[in-house]
Amino acid sequence: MERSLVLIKPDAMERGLGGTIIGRLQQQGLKLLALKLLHVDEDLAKRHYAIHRDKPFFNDLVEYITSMPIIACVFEGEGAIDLIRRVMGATDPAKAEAGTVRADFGLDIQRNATHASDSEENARKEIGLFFTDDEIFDY
Ligand code: 3AN
Repeated sequence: MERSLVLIKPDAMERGLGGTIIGRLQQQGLKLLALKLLHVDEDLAKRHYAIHRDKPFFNDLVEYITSMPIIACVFEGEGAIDLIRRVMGATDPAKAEAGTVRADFGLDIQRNATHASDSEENARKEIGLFFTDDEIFDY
């Protein structure tokens, strides 16, 4: 069983797409273990995107993710990390396969509707940044 952190990012929040995107993941049989609406502060944003700190788009990314409240969730399932990334599609919506979340809803490479963990190690770290153990339901 794997777990993954999924974020519904500002562009998707603005268009009321949270429920639709979460629904697509639930329809894949993934189990929702944790869910919260939160306004990410600069410190959390910088920690979450630490691997991108040297990239030219880092400051924009931090400003964007802190621009309004977002939804964070933890999903669990067999092969959840790959499965969720397949449901989301390529980072750049213009390159995402038809029928994926980013092909359907992403606007551009930054405003690409969602974040999903890309490895088990990063999932553990990211889940720990957004949730305490007692906010994650094991059922
Ligand atoms: P993913 O979210 O598909 O794992 P990453 O980890 O490569 O993609 O990138 C994290 C986030 O950084 C992306 N979701 C996107 O918002 C932003 N990003 C990635 N590459 C670029 C880029 N070239 N220009 C602007 N933003 C980018």
